[in-house]
Amino acid sequence: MLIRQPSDIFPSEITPQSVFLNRRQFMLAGASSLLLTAEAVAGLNAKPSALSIKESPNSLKQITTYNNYYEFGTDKADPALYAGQLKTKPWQIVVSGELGQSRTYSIDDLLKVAALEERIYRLRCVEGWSMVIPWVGIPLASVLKQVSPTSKAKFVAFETLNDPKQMPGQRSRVLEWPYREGLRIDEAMHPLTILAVGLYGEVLPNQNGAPVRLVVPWKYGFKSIKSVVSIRLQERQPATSWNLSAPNEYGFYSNVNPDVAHPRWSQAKERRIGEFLKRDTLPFNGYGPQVASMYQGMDLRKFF
Ligand SMILES: Nc1nc2c(c(=O)[nH]1)N[C@H]1C(S)=C(S)[C@@H](COP(=O)(O)O)O[C@H]1N2
Ligand SMILES: [Mo]
Repeated sequence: MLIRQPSDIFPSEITPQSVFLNRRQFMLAGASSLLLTAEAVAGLNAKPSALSIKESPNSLKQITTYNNYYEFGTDKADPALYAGQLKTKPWQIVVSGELGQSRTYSIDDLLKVAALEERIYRLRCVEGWSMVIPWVGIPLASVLKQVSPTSKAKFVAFETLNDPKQMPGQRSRVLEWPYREGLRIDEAMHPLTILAVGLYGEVLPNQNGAPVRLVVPWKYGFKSIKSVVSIRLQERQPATSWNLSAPNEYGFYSNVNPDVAHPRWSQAKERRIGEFLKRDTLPFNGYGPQVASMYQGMDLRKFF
C-alpha cells in the first residue's frame, strides 16, 4: 500500500540542526572577511536570545520554499520563484505619526539601534500549518523608544513596499495594497515582538520579507508583515489588509486561539511542516505565559 505524504511537505536532505551548527562553526572560524555586507556581518554576530523556544527549527529549505507573500503570487512556491527580483538595497523605513519627530532608518541605521539577537520562534499560519524559525532581529521596542512616542500613540500601523513594477502580485486585486498590518502599542512594545533582518544567521531571503519584516510570534502569521517601509504611531486602530478583505474571517487582534474557529475551518490543530501527524494548537501559539496578561478583561471571541 502506498503511504501518501501531504503535498506541502518538503523533505530536506539536511537536518535543520546540522545546517545550523555548520553555519555556527563557519562563523566561529572567523570567516567574516568573506562577508561583504554590513547586514551579513552583523547577522553572524547575533547573540542567542533567552526568549527562544527549545524546539528544533524547520530546515532552511522548508522556511524558504513554503511562503505566503501575495505580492509575488498566492501559491506557496511563488515567493521563492519570483521575490528574487525585489531590490532591497537601498531601503528606508519611515517612522512617523505621534512622536517627537519623524525619522527615516536605513537598514544600517536599524542595526545600530540594538544588538542583533537570534530568536527561535514558532510561526502559526491561520491556514493550519506551522514552522519553527530561527530569526535574527532586534526588538521593535528599541526603535519605538528611540523616537519618543507621544501619549496619543495607542497603535502602530505598518506598511509593506507598494511597487507593482517589482511586485507582480500587486497588479491583481487579491488584497488591498500596500499590505497593511497593525498592533496595539503594548503589543508593539512587547519584548517578543521583533524586526527581523535575518534567518539561520544570514541576511533575510527576499521570500521571507527582506530586508526587514515584523515577527509577532503569538499571532497568526499574517500579522508578521514583510518588507516594511512605514511604521506609523497613531491614536486610532489601523486598518489591516486581511481585515479589509474579509472582516468576518480576520480580526485586528488575530491572536492564535484554538477555541475560536476560522469561519471556514477549525483552528484547534496544526501541522508542523515536515511532520505527518497534526498537533494541538496552543493558545497564543504557546506564548500565553508571556502575553496573556495584555488581554485580561477582553472578550477574545469578540476581539478575534
Ligand atoms: N507583505 C506581506 N507580508 C506578509 C504576507 C504577505 O502576503 N505580504 N503574508 C503573511 C502570512 S499569511 C504569513 S503566514 C507569513 C509567512 O512568513 P514566512 O513566509 O517568512 O514564513 O508572512 C506574512 N507577511
Ligand atoms: Mo498565514
